[in-house]
Amino acid sequence: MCGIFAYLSYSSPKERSFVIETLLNGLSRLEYRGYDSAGMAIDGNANNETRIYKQVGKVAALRKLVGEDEKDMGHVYQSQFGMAHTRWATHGEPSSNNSHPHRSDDNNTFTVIHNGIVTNYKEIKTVLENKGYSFKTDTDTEVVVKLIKYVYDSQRGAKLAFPDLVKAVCRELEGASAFIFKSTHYPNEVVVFRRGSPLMVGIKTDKKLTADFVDVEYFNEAGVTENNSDVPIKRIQNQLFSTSHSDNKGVEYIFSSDSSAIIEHTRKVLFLEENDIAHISQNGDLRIHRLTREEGMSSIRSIKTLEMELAEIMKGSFPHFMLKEIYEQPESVVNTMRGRVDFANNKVILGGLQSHLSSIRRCRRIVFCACGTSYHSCIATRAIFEELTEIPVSLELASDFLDRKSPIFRDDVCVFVSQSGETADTILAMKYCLQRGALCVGVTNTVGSTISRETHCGVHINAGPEIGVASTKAYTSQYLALVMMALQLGEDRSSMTERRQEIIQGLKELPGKIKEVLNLDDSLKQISKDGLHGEKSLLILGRGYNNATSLEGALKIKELAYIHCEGIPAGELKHGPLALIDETMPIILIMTNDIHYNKTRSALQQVVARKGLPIILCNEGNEGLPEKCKTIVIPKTVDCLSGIMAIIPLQILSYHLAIMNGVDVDFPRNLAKSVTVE
Ligand code: UD2
Ligand code: GLU
Ligand code: MG
Repeated sequence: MCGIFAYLSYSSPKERSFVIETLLNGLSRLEYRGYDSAGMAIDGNANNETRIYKQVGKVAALRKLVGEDEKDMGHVYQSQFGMAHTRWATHGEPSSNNSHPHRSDDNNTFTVIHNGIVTNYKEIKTVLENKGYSFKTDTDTEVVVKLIKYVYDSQRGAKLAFPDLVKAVCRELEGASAFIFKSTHYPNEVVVFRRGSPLMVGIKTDKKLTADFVDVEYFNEAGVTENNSDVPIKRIQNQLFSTSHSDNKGVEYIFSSDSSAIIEHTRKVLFLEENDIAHISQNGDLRIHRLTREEGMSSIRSIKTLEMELAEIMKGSFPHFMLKEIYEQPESVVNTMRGRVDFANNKVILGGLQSHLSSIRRCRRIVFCACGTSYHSCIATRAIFEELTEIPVSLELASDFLDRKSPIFRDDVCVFVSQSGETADTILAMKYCLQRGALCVGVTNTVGSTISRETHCGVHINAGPEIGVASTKAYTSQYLALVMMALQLGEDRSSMTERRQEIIQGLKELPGKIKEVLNLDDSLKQISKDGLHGEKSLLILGRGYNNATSLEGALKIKELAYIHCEGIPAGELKHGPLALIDETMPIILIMTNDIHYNKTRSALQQVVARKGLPIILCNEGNEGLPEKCKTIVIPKTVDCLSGIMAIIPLQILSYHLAIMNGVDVDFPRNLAKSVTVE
């Protein structure tokens, strides 16, 4: 995942600084999509020159580089094009050399930015190497820009139109990608292509639009675009603007991976379909071509007016951020694991911990310190940490830890977990531990946050921005990141090899299984309606790996549905809470099929004996459950990962209960997304 942004002003005079600012601003909107490095290409001063700037790190680093190096900031250009990219490396380490834009040669004859992966790049590379091409980067993208030069150079006398050239190249590529192409052979023209990665075009103009759609131009049997051939085959409506000479107003085009970066410029947007090629021709027209001709495909692309506000765009088709984020979990867990788990060799490598592994392994104990949901992710993973590392782990609520002024020593490792990385209590606890010389490790979702910066090392969970106040995808990703950390720390223990393999293989199946859980949405809505809505109080019981799930589920229901809800470790039932149970007390019992199953069963018996009728969250094939009990059946996974699966139905339940109670789920009363007060 990365961000693509490009801007063309056609006959619309703009200062160079304006274009650069537009590009940088567009990139920062897209930065959430990937941020290991960034780059841009802009038109130069001299005829047909292209300038390229690239920098490792976030967009701010690129901004600094361009600010220092670009000499023509005040210069006004009649027409101007620039394209920009924030990269999330798939092929080749993040380095300025591997950053985009990539170029065909030292003259920047062709330049390209790319989002996605070219899966057959090795084959193409071999062919090109045999033709004498050499490669300067480790990316798959460079293959594409060299290939286009090769195709261009090998035309005998003919000169393909730019979109036809791109077509010839893209036909050879496999994998999901989006591209923007520019060439000094085709001044003022831009060609973009999408297949599998998003790309859209914003149109900004004071000109009169003659249509609110653009016709798709198909190519004929010979593979040549119909109205580019010698004989005009049919006249199609490809002129978006009236061409009357009195109308000499300019037009600006914005290309972007998503509309969040377009909306501040224009609300007129054309969404490209799979295999569409968009072309801005020399006279500033937008034309749409196809890589393939498919039956039943619309022959026009309409220009939509986005009525949405930025927040709504980012919400996509979901009514609330929280629901969107719940549904993002199959994807967000992949992003947490991305580039870090080697499923073939059963290995986990967290780049951020690599150089601190031996000091962490030498420590006397690990102290987890967090608040709220993040604290629950620590509870959830404590057992697997202790099992895989054999290091004792203690848990601290940051506020209580500070109140106690608990002793901390140089040979302690303290792990601070916070979605925002700005949680005040957790930051204070971190400062306290830093002062006492402990090794401080952060686990956060926010690159550049205080905890990320001030800890000695750590892990970014890469769940993507979480906007709903009630944490959902950040919880599952924190949980996952902590399991991965335990796997990496424990990798020196050969007696645990099989256990680690089992868990890593379990990680692989996680996204698919989470999708299965999301399919329960309708039945969960029904359960909320029939079984839980209108209740004043609710108990959630869980044990072992799902003790934390009961606490986190209860927190979700409290904060969203404003229903009193308590998560109770099932083993504690007989020590008091049992007194609450009768036929009127609503209960959810988490009873996944792991080594604690029989013990949880006895909790069930204790409840049923008091006429309680719990809703049972269980795996398939659990026999002998009381027939009258409603069940929520989730797929079975490795024991220590079951809490990732089991929390999702509770997130969904709390969402539906909140809606039924009329709560604004994204902004529950009295709460803030990042708690920056003590
Ligand atoms: C890094 C890049 C990622 C990608 C990848 C390719 C960043 C932020 N991450 O991911 O974009 O290029 O390499 O291999 O550029 N850290 C803390 N405290 C925290 C969290 C992190 O000190 O709470 C440190 C961590 O020790 C490391 C750096 O921040 O030095 C980046 O951490 P990461 O988890 O993003 O690292 P990695 O290798 O997965
Ligand atoms: N595969 C390309 C690269 O590794 C693009 C990755 C991206 O989408 O950022 O450079
Ligand atoms: Mg740091």
